[in-house]
Amino acid sequence: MNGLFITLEGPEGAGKSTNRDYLAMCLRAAGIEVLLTREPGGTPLAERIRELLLAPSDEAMAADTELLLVFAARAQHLAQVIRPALARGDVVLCDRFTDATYAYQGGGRGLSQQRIAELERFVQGDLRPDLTLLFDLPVEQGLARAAARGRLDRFEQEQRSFFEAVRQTYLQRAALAPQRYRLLDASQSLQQVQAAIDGLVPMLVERCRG
Ligand code: T5A
Repeated sequence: MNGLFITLEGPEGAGKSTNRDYLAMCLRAAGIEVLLTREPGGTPLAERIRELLLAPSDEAMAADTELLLVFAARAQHLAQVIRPALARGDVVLCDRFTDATYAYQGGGRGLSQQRIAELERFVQGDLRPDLTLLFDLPVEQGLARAAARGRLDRFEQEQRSFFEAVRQTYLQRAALAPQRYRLLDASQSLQQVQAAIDGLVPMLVERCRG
C-alpha cells in the first residue's frame, strides 16, 4: 500500500469533523487529493451499523456487542473504502478509527485492551494509521459543545467518568507512540486550533508526496 492513512481522534466535541474538513481544504490547496471518511461508518452498510451504535435504545447494549459492532463496521469500511484507496495511493483522512475503540470500549467500558488488540489484528492485519491527530480538551468543554448541537446520542448520554477514562486512554496511547501522534490543544478557539493545523501542513504535504 502506498497511500497515507491519517486519522483524527479525540473525545466528544473536540472538533475532529470541523478540522478534518479544514485539513482536507489545506491539503487540496497544496494539490493533494484526499478521501474523507469516518468511523463508525464510511459505507452504506457500515453507516447502518453506526445507527445501531448511536441510537439510544430501551434494550441496554452489552459491551461485547458494542465492541463487535464497531469492528464489524470497520471490516466493511476497510474492505470497501480504506484498503482500495490506500492501494490506489490516495491520502485517507478518517474521523476516528481504532484508537477510538481503545478509548471508548477499552477506557470507557472497561473492556480488555488485549481483547481489542486481538480483534484489531484479526480485522486489520498489520494496517495501522500512519499519523494520528489527537484533539484534546477537558471533558466538560467537549460535552458542552456536543450538547449545544441538540439531542444526545447513546455515547453522549454516558457519565462524566466514562469520558474522563476515554480522554486519559487517548493521552496514554499518544504518550506510548509519540512518533504516530500529533497532540493538538482543542480547548483553544477554532482559529487557534486551525493555526496549529496550518503549522502541520508542510510536514503533512511532505509525507503525502512521500
Ligand atoms: N465510537 C467510535 C466508539 O465508541 N468506538 C469506536 O471505535 C468509534 C470509531 C460517534 C461515536 O462513536 C464512538 C465515539 C463517538 O461517541 P463521532 O460521530 O465521531 O463518533 O462522535 P463525536 O465525537 O460525538 O463527534 P462530534 O461531532 O461530537 O465531535 P467532533 O467531530 O470532534 O466535533 P465537531 O467538529 O462536530 O465540533 C463540535 C461543535 O464544536 C464546534 C463546532 O463548530 C461544532 O458546533 N467547535 C468549536 N467551538 C469552539 N472552539 C473550537 N476550537 C471548536 N471546534 C469545534
